[in-house]
Amino acid sequence: MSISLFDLTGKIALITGSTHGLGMAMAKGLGKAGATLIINGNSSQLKIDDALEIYKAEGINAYGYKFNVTDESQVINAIANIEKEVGHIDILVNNAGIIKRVPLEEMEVDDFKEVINVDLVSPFLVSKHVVKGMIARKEGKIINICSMMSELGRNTVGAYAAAKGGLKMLTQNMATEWAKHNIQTNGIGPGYFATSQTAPIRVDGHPFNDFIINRTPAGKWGNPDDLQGAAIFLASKASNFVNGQVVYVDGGILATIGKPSNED
Ligand code: GCO
Repeated sequence: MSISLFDLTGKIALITGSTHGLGMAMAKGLGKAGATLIINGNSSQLKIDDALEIYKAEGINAYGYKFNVTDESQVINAIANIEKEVGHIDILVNNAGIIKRVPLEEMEVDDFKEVINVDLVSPFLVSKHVVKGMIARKEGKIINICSMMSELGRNTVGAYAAAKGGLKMLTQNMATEWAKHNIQTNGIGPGYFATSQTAPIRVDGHPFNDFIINRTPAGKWGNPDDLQGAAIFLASKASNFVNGQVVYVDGGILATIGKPSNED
């Protein structure tokens, strides 16, 4: 029987920031495709334990590791423990991220630096230490979670856009440097999804909520599970000759200039 191009059986996937939200949704997709999951968070062991219960309730084999993706010593220790206790990491999804919505002229420099550190420096930091094993084994998949802000600006998210724009180019450079080792590095660019991160701008009647519904050709906020297909594709051998690409899962936002709010 031929193994599906999208089968992840026998693979181990580390997804940073996967105790909730888009990270959990993508992780579930990889788990349902057969991968063993390494779940990560930094807020509390309780959150990780609660998340593990959710994964296990769906029949997904998952382990939890609490570490701060901005702390290089914690990253190094965590990767060593994962590789000793579970096995080598075949798939890395750099998903952990933060956002601070502040007009640039009002933003504190430290807040700007924190967003850059979590959203751009950490994917570099974690990838740098995971890729060593991938290079040794001549095989690996790295998926960086980008954003609409990898392509477009928006009021009050300047630090986030700078980070996510940089992450798109970092993805292209990782692909450039590591493809020769049979490591495929790509990105996923989510559009606007219904998560805790967007909850503040999604409440009924919030002008941004109406704006996104109108700006998205599909006419709705994305469901986090809509990201699972792109994650499985970029984590599987189906994408073995795909490198440096960002797959936008955005309901068509980047395809259009938009339309007047009174037009269907
Ligand atoms: C915002 C949103 C976006 C989305 C996502 C879009 O404030 O504009 O939070 O940043 O979360 O990144 O791709």
